[in-house]
Amino acid sequence: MKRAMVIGSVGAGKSTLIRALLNEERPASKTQSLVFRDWLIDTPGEYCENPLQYRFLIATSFDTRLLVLVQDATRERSYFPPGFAGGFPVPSLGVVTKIDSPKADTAKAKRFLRQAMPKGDIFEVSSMTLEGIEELRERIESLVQPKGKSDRG
Ligand SMILES: Nc1nc2c(ncn2[C@@H]2O[C@H](COP(=O)(O)OP(=O)(O)O)[C@@H](O)[C@H]2O)c(=O)[nH]1
Ligand SMILES: [Mg+2]
Repeated sequence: MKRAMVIGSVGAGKSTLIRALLNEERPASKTQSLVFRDWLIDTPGEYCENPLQYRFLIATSFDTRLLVLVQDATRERSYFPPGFAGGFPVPSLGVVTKIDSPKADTAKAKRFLRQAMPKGDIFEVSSMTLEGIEELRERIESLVQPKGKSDRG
């Protein structure tokens, strides 16, 4: 499947980010289950916070092309264990959200992501001001749907 799966803790900004990437305006409501949205898969933050639920994320990732790890720039901690991305069968990309917030510590958020994913680029975005969103969308699309391969599914 040509999809990217978006993971991160409860409230990290996953659903709002997905709306921004899909050019939607309605505010995000609580994500209770896996939600397939076109080329993105939204996941409940609980799946990332409880190791007993990692298996749901890993199983779902086999049908995807890319793992997107979301870290909230306003958080004092990360829920991703060290090297977490290495447990998935697909490449990963990091996203720091809420960089518009006065409480944001983007450098710290990037360090958290780097611990979880030794490889892969890290993007800094705000789903409110839309800073960085266009660039991130282009990158995800290019990784999920490489040029020259136009088949859908
Ligand atoms: N300031 C700011 N707040 C954000 C941003 N993205 C999400 N939020 C807020 O963070 C909260 C959690 O967002 P949500 O997308 O539901 O998180 P999820 O649990 O990861 O899906 C909501 O109140 C959002 O309005 C952002 O880029 N900037
Ligand atoms: Mg959500």
